[in-house]
Amino acid sequence: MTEIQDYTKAMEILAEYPTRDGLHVDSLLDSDSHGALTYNDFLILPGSINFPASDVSLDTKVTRRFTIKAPLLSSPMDTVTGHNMAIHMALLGGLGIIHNNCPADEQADMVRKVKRYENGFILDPIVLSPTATVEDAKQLKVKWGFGGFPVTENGNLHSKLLGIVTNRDIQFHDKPQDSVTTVMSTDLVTAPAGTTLAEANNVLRSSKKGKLPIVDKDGLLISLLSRSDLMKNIHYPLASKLDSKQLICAAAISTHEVDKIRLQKLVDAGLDIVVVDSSQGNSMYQIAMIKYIKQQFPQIDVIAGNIVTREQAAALIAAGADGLRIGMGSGSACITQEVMAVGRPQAAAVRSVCSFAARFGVPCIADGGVQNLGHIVKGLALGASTVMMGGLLAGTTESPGEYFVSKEGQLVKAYRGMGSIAVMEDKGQSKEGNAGVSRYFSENDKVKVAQGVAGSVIDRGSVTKFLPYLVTGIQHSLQDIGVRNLDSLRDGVERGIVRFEMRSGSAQAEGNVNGLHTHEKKLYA
Ligand code: CPR
Repeated sequence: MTEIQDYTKAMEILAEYPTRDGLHVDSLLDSDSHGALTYNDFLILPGSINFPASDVSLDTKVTRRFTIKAPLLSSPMDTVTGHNMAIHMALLGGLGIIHNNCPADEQADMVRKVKRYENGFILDPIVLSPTATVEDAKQLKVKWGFGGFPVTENGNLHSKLLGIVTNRDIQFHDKPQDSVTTVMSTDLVTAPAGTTLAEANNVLRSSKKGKLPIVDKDGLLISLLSRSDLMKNIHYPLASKLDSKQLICAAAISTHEVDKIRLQKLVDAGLDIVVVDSSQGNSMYQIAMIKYIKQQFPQIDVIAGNIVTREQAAALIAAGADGLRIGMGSGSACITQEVMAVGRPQAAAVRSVCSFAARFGVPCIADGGVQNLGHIVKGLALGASTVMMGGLLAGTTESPGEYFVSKEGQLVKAYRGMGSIAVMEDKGQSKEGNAGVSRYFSENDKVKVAQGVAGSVIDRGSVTKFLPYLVTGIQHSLQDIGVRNLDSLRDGVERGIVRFEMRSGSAQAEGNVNGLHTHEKKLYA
């Protein structure tokens, strides 16, 4: 039989039994009959596979005007998204929202780094000062796993380049307290500012050196190229770029008057998308801020939030929001629902807001509560255009902060909720006028009421491995569901072709590893 005959026959058989397996999304999320659900409470039923997973496109809108190729965002939290995460999220097809728990100038600097990023150039290399010792260089090599550190007059970038300390210079040097200047190589091959990646590649090839410093006309160090990076032939086909070839850059602000000054600095640095960051987005402060931004900076798209109901959505859409961020109390470091008694289970919130916002063409972000790949697919199936993660990305190499060893002997990184006492107190200490985060309406109170905790998360390696895993995993999941792209997924859900089913506690247990004496949960290779 041909494929068409097979299909027709199957349809004839089904026609005799018109009840369909599974539920329409609206029946699934009918909270009147079974309360509000979240991601773990349901599954998506499989459809039919007639295309390879690699054919699945994940192109999606992040705001009205910006489209990206992977529906993945990193959260504006100070333990998740600085410039390095923002650069790598964009290179890999997603988007990182730069946090604002820092002085405005620092945040603007991060925006500048993203906008000026050129694939392959290291913009914040480890730099030594002439007072550093051979022992210091050896320790840095152990810490970072690479060697070849430039030495400049004052130990910083944008200072006169004096030499480079390579592995060979320090390897057998037996006087650890000697200054690095006694061993560093000074016969340097450098390239001038403005050198393209291809030109730099040629210089590195013919010089046979491991590092190529880029210097300006006064000999000040601007950036660095590493042979090992070039050898990796870094190529990012999914990169979130504009026609100008610059990476798309997004950053968060709060809703205070001083944030207008901050925003001006971010826009001057090249910002494309601003996220107005608040735990309860439907406030007169946020509405006024959205209107101000739309009027003052029409070229910038505004993501508003956070919200969990259509009534909140209506207010922000009316104010001019170009995107909505959904989630209240679902974050992994969050205790909002416990202490405020306010919030909404994430699946219910995502479906309710997305189905409403779709009528106005406003894309939505499902923010928080993503513990695994399946949760991402569920967020997308419920109508979100993108999914935002905090805890899942905080343990990667690209997040701010350094790894440390936990009491249990595991390699971890700090992760803290933006309404935790730790963050609110940090903010209190920052210079006046610079205070960044003001997300919870409690930061300036005498008594600070925490809505989150500070803790740590396990090392996850680099996002350059983790994001491709997520992307490929989502493609396979959509293949199982039987849809080739995110539009078809949403359409299939709306029309009741993609079906859902609730699962009991024991069904959830069955769906996870069970009955094994031991096992290792390795997620990708
Ligand atoms: P996870 O990905 O870690 O589950 O959630 C990240 C999201 O949690 C953030 O994008 C933000 O919306 C939310 N969030 C961050 N800090 C929070 C505190 Cl202290 N309380 C409530 N929600 C928080």
